[in-house]
Amino acid sequence: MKNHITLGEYIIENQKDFQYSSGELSNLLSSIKLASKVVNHEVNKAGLVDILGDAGNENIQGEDQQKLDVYANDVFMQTLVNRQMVCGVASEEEDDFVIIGGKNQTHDNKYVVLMDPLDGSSNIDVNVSVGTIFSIYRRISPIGTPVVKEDFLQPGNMQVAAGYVVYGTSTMLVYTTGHGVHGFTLNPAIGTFYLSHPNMKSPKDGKIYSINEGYYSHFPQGVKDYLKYCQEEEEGRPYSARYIGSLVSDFHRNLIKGGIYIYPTSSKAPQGKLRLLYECNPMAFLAEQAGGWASDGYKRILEIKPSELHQRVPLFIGSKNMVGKAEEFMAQYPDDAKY
Ligand code: P6P
Repeated sequence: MKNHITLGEYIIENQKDFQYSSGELSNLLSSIKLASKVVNHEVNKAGLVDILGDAGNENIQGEDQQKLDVYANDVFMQTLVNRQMVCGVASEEEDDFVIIGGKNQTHDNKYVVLMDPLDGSSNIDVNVSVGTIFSIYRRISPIGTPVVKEDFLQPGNMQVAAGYVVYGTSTMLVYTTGHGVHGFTLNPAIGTFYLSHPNMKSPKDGKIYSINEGYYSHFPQGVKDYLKYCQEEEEGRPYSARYIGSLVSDFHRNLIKGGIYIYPTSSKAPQGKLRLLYECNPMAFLAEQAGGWASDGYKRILEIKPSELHQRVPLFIGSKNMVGKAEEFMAQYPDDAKY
C-alpha cells in the first residue's frame, strides 16, 4: 500500500521508545507479528480443513480445547522459542508457565510473554471473529537463572508491551509499548501488516454496552442498576447492546466507536470469567494508553497484585466516562468489591 509504513518498519523506527531495549523487544514484537500471520492463515481456512472442532482434551480452565486453540498455542510458543527472545511463557492453554532456557540453556533472555493464543474460541466453528492477546514484561529474577513464577505475577502497570490480533473481516494487530496505541492491518495478498490506525484514541463517551445479559439474574446489584441506567429513555439513552462473545472483537469495536465491555462476577463465575494476567492486564494497558479505563468495578486493573497464574477478575473496560459511571453504581454496594 502506497506511503503506509509497515509494522516491521514502525517497530524499528520507534525502537528508541523502548526503555533499555537493545533491539530484543523489537525482535520479540516481530516474532509475534510472524506467529499472528501463521495463525491467521489457519483461522481463515478453518472451515476448509479438518482443524475445527474439539481437540479432544481440556485445558486447566476445564474448557474443551478447540483444535485451533492448540494450534495457535503451538505456533506462538514455537516462534517465541525460535527467536531466542524470551526466558519464559505463560499461556491460557498451558497448565503452568514454560521455562525457555535459550541458547545452551543459559537463561539469559530478558522478557516473559503471557498470552491467550486464541480468545473467543467458542466462536471458531460458527465463523465469528476471534483473537490473540499478549502481554510482555521484563523478568525480575536474575538473568542467567531459570525464570520463576514471580516473573509472571507482576502487576499490570509493569508491562513493557501488550497487544492483540483480531482475526475479523480483516486481520489487525493492535499494540502499545506505553507510547500510545497503534493498529496495523494485514494485506493478505502480500502478508504484510500496514499502519492503518495510528495513535488510536478511545472516545471518552459511547453508546454501546457489551455484556452477556443472559446471566442478568446472577449479576451483582450494581451491574443491574447500571444496565437499567443504560436502558432508560433519557439524555441520549437507551444505549445499544452489542455482544459478540469474543473479548478482542467487542473491545476493538468499543475502542473505535466508544463503549463499555463488562464481565462481572456472577453465581456462575464468582471471580468473573476473564483471566487477569493474559486477558485483563493487556487489554487494560491498551485501554488506558488510548485514554480509556479498566477496573474490576472498584479498583484499577493495572494495580491488582496477581497471586495465581490463571486467576480471574471481574472486568469493566472501555470509554473512561462509561466505566466511571458503572463504578458509581458499583460503589453503592461495597460488599461486592470482595470476590
Ligand atoms: P460468555 C471467550 O471465551 C471469552 O473469554 C471472551 O472472549 C468473551 O467475551 C467471553 O469469554 C464470553 O463469555 O460467558 O458470555 O460466553
